[in-house]
Amino acid sequence: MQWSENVNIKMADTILILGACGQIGTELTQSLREIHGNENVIASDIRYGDDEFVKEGPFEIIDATDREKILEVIQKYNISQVYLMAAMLSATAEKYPQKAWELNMNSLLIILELAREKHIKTVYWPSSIAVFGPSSPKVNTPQDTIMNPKTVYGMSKLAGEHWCNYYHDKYGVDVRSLRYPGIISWKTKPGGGTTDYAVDIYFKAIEEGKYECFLDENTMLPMMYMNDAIKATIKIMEADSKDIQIRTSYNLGAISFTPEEITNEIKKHLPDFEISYKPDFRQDIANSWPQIIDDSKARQDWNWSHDFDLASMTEEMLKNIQSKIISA
Ligand code: AKB
Repeated sequence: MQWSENVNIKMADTILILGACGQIGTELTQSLREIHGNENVIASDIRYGDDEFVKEGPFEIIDATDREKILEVIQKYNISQVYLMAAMLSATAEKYPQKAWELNMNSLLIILELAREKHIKTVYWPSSIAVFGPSSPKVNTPQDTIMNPKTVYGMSKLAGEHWCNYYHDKYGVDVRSLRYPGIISWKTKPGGGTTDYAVDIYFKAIEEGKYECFLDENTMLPMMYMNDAIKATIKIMEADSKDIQIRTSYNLGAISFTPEEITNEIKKHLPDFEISYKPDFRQDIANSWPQIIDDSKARQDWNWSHDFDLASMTEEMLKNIQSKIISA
């Protein structure tokens, strides 16, 4: 090939997703493959997930705390972007605090170091509303406020945010992050979170017509439909670096509701649906979190907006779960 032919070739991003078989990782992988092409998005997880998904493009078994293996894969595929989606969520992390800290922190520090050493250009790392604590304002929780998280998961996310900011300020690492609320999806179920009830409730409504909720009826939490979460993630990664003013992590909001409100919405479609409440240890976690997030910085800096409210999300969830069950 002549040099002149070469100059017009724009180098495509080659992407590695760690934790690709998880709730967000699965759908993120699919969306990124649609944008960048299957062969340019390398899915990885500690074990194989769904067979179809694995066959759609390159897949590698990677433990997100294994620096050597990650570097080997980065070099094998000439990776430029890493999405680090592997993490232990709030409820499981309370059962295994040391393990949670090790996984959540070590995996991040490995990726930040690899970026500092210029093996990667851009890093995406998810934070969470769990960075806030009982002394944070509950309504319209600001971007910058008292944090004091009470959970190991929240502590790891808050510490991680500061590591991201440090690597950006000190070494110029291009790392971007969002504080996800509870994410609602039907393709892959979440595991080990406090907001998971808002996914389980839809499945149980269709499969059994009833649900026993582990939070009480008035517990309001910030939530988001998966399509919006994927949209936000891709949008922040595609934004101009100069527009990313916050290098800890952006507050990200969409909707907030209580178990009672989601039940009433489900009942509009399934009038016989029954709910009962049996709060467990996750109630304390939920009580320490915000109810409504102020995400105006994300809306200003890189034009974030959400599409789904409780009614449209409920319609989508019930429709998709029903067809998933029929085609299974
Ligand atoms: C959890 O419940 O732990 C997560 C989160 C809010 O980060 N869904």
